[in-house]
Amino acid sequence: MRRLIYVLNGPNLNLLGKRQPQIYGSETLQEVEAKMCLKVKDSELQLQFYQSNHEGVIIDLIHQARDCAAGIIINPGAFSHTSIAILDALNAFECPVIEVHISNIHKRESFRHHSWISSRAEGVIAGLGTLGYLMALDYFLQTYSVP
Ligand code: CA2
Repeated sequence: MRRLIYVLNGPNLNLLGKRQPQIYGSETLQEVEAKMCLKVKDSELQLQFYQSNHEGVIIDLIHQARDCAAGIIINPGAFSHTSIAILDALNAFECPVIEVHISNIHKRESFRHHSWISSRAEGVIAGLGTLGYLMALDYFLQTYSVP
């Protein structure tokens, strides 16, 4: 049985590749999804990929993941800096969580320096562009590799 990894993307990430390429690069979220799916094609992992602009929808997806997922890769977008509700939902999820940021939030405005999600994450990847999503997948490929 392949293990399911949820990939959750927060607000405005549907605009990836369409605006502000100097900060977020030129790849679209669909292209990121395609690369991730290709990477897990012959592996023990299977992906469910989501994007929502709504905090409650992201929380519902995390609750849903409790029943079926072996891990979460999350880019909470701006909710990283505001949402204790997403942190609470992740705290009720029992498998590993990796937080990804495309930009280096520590090099940007001070309001982006703190993420409520990071205290729950096994690891945080920031500033490596969309490569960060693939690196997060490497974590799960290694964690769940069959010897
Ligand atoms: O660097 C990241 O991945 C962020 O999570 C992206 C969020 C931002 O609020 C966080 O501080 C850091 C913003 C996502 C908005 O994405 C856009 C992409 C293209 C054009 C406009 C917005």
